[in-house]
Amino acid sequence: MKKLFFDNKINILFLITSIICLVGVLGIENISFKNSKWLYDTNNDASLHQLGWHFFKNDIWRFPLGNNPNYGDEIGNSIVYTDSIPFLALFFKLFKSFIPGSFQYFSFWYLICFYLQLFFSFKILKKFTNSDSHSLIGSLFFLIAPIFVFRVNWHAAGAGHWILLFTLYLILMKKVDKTKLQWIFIIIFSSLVNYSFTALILVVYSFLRVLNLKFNKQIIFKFLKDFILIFLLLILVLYIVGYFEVRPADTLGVGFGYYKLNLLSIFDPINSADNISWSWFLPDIKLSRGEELEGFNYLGLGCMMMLIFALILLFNNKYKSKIFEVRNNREVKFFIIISVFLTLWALSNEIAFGSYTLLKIPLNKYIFGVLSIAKNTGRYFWIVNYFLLMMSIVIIFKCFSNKNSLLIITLFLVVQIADTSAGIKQRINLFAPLDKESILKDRIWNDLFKKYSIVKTTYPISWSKFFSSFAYAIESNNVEKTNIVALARMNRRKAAESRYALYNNFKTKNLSPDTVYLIDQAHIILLKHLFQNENVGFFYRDNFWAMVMNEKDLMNDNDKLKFNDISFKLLEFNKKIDLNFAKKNNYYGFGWSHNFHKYGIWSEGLISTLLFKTKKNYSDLKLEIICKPYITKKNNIVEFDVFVNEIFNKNIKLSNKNNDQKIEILIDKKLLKNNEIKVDFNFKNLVSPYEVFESPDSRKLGILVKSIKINPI
Ligand SMILES: [Ca+2]
Repeated sequence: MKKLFFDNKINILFLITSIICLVGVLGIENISFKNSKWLYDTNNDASLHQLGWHFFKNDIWRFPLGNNPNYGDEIGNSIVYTDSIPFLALFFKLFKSFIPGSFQYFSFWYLICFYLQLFFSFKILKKFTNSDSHSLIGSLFFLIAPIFVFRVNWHAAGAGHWILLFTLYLILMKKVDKTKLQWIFIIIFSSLVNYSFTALILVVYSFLRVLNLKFNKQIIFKFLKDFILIFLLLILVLYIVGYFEVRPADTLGVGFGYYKLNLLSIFDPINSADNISWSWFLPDIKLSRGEELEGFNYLGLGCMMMLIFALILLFNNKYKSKIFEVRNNREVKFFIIISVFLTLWALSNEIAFGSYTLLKIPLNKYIFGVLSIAKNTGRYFWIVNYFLLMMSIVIIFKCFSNKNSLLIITLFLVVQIADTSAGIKQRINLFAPLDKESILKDRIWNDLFKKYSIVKTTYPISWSKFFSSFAYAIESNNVEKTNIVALARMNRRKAAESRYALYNNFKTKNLSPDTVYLIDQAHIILLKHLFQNENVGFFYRDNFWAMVMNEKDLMNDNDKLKFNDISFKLLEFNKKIDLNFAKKNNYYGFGWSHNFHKYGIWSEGLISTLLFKTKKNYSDLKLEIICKPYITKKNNIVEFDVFVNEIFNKNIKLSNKNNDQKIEILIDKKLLKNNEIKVDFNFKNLVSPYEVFESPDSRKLGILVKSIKINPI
């Protein structure tokens, strides 16, 4: 009874500490469930977690349960890929009729994270030391661990490090054959937070089971049975929460070995992404971009010193008998083996020491593909990082008297706080209220978003450039459907198809009457050309163009002025113009796409349009286009018809994929009106790199246009 009481006292202490941390990080005004504005800070991913949840909550229940089609519209999606902590999303959606419109649960999630971070580290330390004071002081190391605090605000699901500590608790505290249910629980549960935890836990558990395997037929049979059960259960849960709403290939982006650990990561206090130092004392170490981001594993000066101190004790014969128990602990030994594996995995196939590559193992393209699904390998060192910290404290406890060891550990804690406060102080009041400068100012947005239930961009991709400016307005006006989204992963094929369908609708002048279209800058000239004589309102507000059917009367003088100013861009005679997708206000309309930051623009989809005007209309013209066709094993030619100002010009077949080719298009002067030229390419047999297993890229590519030039003839 007394023990229970005492434990409760500790739990209350932890709860108070967690609330203080929460207030410190969020600011007291942001804790309320009703306040979601702080999540729309443009510097982090919180806005996509929140907006994804907002659409999910407002939607009906679907199957799979995690399905979230209104966020993304035709792109389709689920609550998993906005990283909205699926278990909380599913739970709170049950109460949707009771909760307010702008409900958020992320402050609650962070409270859970702070509390359980303390709770589980305390539990493990208590088992080893049986001392409340040591465990209490020890758990503070975990609460302020840079690898944990660094994730708070940056990536909500990634702050769930207590899942790793719970796993560590199962590993170190319990016999693996007695904890099957707990393991199954945490494997399944972790997938409702973030799949990178699941992959890690599954690997750790498999290892433990193999290490504990005694080779007799019955046990091996049981082993297989357990894993088949876990596998089936996991697949079922993944399906229900919506993991399979994107194709496996869509999870591939940056490949395996990019977001990895560097041998120096534990000493590197600065992640170049936010440039905040986690140390007052140690200098930055320049690592590759991926290593800086996901490999971030800075220990802190206090922990580093404590680790070195513990290692000295470990290899000193004088203390051998005192730490005999720890050294011979079967669970500890097993986890050391697993740690070695996890460290190697985290380092990936390219082991680097600072900027030097020590070892590079070449990988087969398919193995590379499979490994890339769990590409954030730097994260797999977190649990090892915690293990080192845990063991350092335990070894010091064992080697000295109660009082002395507590003093030593506290001393290291002071050093740790002194050092890492450099970064921790940046976390205080981190979520500033939404920056006034970044909010849309014009009233028209609220008016339009209230009146029309759908808001779309004319260039649907993930991380639409409208997202950060419009996300809050989309939530606060309760927009029903949007394709202005940011997603961790998306179905690239569906996104490509939604673009083609949209452009086809525009071409046939088929606008949805219930939709506000936010216009990508590259599309405004062509859209004006198509709709200037229709009853379509074009609005230029807050530096964004929008169009809405039947709202021409709503255009103000400035809108009209700006709209009249839009014209085809001048293409000078005899001047070769290189095309680049990053350059806006260029010579293209719909149906073009990037070439991965490289030279040239790819035609994408069945119709691609170039548009420009010439200075003076005095003769027939010749347009020269330098391009390269997309030839694969599935198509040996790229064929298309060329139309100039809607009149058929010629049919072209390209087959040489190795060299740039020149297309010449002769333009009769009779075709020109106001010196404007619109060239449409209608493609016949397009293939995407995905269809021929070249890459997950699902864009239907035709030709890569590198430059254009026009001459009078
Ligand atoms: Ca660095």
